[in-house]
Amino acid sequence: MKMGFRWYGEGNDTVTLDQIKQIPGVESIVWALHDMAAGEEWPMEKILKVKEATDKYGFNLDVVESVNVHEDIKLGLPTRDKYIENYKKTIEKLAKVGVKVICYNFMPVFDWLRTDLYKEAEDGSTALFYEKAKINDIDPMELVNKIASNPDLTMPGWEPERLKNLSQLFEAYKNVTEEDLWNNLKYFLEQIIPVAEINDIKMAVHPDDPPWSIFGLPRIVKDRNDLARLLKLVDNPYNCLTLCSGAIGSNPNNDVPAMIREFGNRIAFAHIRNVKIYENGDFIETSHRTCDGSLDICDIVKAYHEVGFTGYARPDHGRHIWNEQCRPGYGLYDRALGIMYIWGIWDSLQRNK
Ligand code: DNO
Repeated sequence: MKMGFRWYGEGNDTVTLDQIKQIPGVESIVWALHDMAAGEEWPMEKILKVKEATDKYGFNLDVVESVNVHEDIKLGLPTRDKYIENYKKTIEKLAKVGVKVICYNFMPVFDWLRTDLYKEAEDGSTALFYEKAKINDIDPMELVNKIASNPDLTMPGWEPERLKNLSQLFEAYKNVTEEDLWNNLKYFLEQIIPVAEINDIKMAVHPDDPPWSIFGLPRIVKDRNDLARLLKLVDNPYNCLTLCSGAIGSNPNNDVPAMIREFGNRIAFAHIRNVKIYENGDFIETSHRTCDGSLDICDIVKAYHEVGFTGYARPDHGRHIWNEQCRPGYGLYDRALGIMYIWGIWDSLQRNK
């Protein structure tokens, strides 16, 4: 298992590369050009700038999270072909700096979704929280306006250019069924995977977060059967998964360790984090420790160990602790603690092999 840490780039992250360098065992900076709109071809000069910054610290750039998929591709519009061409060119450029994995998602309109970014816990820490009833009741425009009007509520993964046209987007998806979305994903993968293969880059889809439909939009990467279907759509070792334990695991019917044991050789990237799920379907992100949440992180890491996982992992999100002011979910302290918990389990498994 190779450990990475997500970093949003120079001037765009409260965490510095100096700090990341001091977290034991981090080899990869998980990165992206966050100022590029979905569908645009990434310029080589910008890619090289990130390489220059991270080279100084000896980090590799093996994992990109994410190259976002343009909405027209998900909608299956005729304009998709030009965006797919741009995606291919971006893959070719990323191969030049040694990228091995591209994480992406196929969620319509929204990336991940929470209702509260700073839900306070008893110990005074805050964390990302999802309140089911709130999502059922709120109009999506209201939620977006709330987020847009409060800069503190910026949702990582939400690109402003997509949200600007929210009502048109909802209109466009009105008649798009899950089967349509599957067909559009197949069309995308059939063109992208051969290019990824030639360039030795694995395409690793991130599951829907949360793993159920929101605001009536179709969602297709929600459970074990979806993962199995996705891998078969284009049955090629470069068509892979980002298995995000916290995303797919927030549905208690999803057995994350079983998924790792079943799909291990097609998991290119592991997002490891815990969530506490309540009976009413709400969930909150907790520390990584197994007893703090509903997921068995010990068994999750054990499953990766059993399948001989040699891919990349990151601690995914953390809580906000010790008064850290940071991008929601992406502070230094709790993610660093998470890494040490993961290493603790991993190292003891290695010793007892
Ligand atoms: C949230 C992230 C997601 C993820 C995308 C992948 O913290 O895990 O935003 O990067 O879904 O495209």
